[in-house]
Amino acid sequence: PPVEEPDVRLERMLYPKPETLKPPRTDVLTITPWLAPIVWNGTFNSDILNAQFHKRGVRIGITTFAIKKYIRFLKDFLETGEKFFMVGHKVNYYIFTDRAQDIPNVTLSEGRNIHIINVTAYQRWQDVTMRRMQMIRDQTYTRFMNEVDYLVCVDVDMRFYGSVGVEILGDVFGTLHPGFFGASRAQFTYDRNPKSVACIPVDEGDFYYAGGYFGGIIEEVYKLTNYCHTAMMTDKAIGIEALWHDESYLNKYFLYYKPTKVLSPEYVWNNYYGSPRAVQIKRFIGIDKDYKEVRFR
Ligand code: 2GW
Ligand code: MN
Repeated sequence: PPVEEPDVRLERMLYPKPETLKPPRTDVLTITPWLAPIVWNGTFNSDILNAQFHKRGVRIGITTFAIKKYIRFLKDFLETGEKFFMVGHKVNYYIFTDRAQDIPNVTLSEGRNIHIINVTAYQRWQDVTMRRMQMIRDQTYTRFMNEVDYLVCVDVDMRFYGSVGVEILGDVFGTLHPGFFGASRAQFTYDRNPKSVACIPVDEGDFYYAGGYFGGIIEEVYKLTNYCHTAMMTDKAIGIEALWHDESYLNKYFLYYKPTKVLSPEYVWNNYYGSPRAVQIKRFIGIDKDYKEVRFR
């Protein structure tokens, strides 16, 4: 079969030289012991990255769930996404919802689309959040594989506040939870019940990853979501559920299947945690919820 001509057009680009002896950030860890970059403001040049990803014509999918009352978060999520998420790239928003008729009408830039995926609303809120793993997994080969190159899987009770670009993309990535990036292993809220598949012993663990922000190439997102869903079903069969639901299973996955890129808490901030110096930009921020109102537990 004929092979595609490789793209070897080289273009001149002007930017400051990387300084081997003057690292841009010395206040934070910028690489894991398994040599995955940890993405902090100041460590990357968006012009270089955009040129690379544009050359490949990369298509990016972002999944989010707006089930029951959480539909109310969607308008702000989409409007701020248009301002800050992968600007200039091809983007598909995949909205999993039980209320398709209530999806807000948001004008999108060229090359960007909304895809609605109708799903049923589970009764228990724990199931609403945990079943996301199964629902994402089930769309991998039927849709995502044909439509996008990368997936970014996030909570909906959030708004974009600063640029989130292709610097986050890699084979499989997780994000440092804003509450634990300075914490010790003992402080991590991993599941500690030895009966649970999600259990992590106190002498293990790298980071505490946020449940509301992971992604990667389609094949890797399949492996991650399939693992987490299967582990949840194994626990469910003996009547248990990990401490922080899907987040606990995700942390277990990343312990033994290391992410190839780790995002700093800039990418899932919550103002509850104030403004520590290490966090120079808050790119994606949790919305204050009236828990009693939104979560009728
Ligand atoms: C969830 C909890 C209680 C009541 C309702 C819901 C709920 C969640 C819902 O009614 N409808 C819905 O669409 N969701 C989706 O699940 C929505 O996309 C939401 O952002 C996501 C996670 O629920 P959320 O945002 O209320 O949980 P957080 O912000 O406390 O999330 C962290 O912990 C969770 C596990 O307990 C997940 O790991 C989540 O990814 C984490 O950010
Ligand atoms: Mn949330």
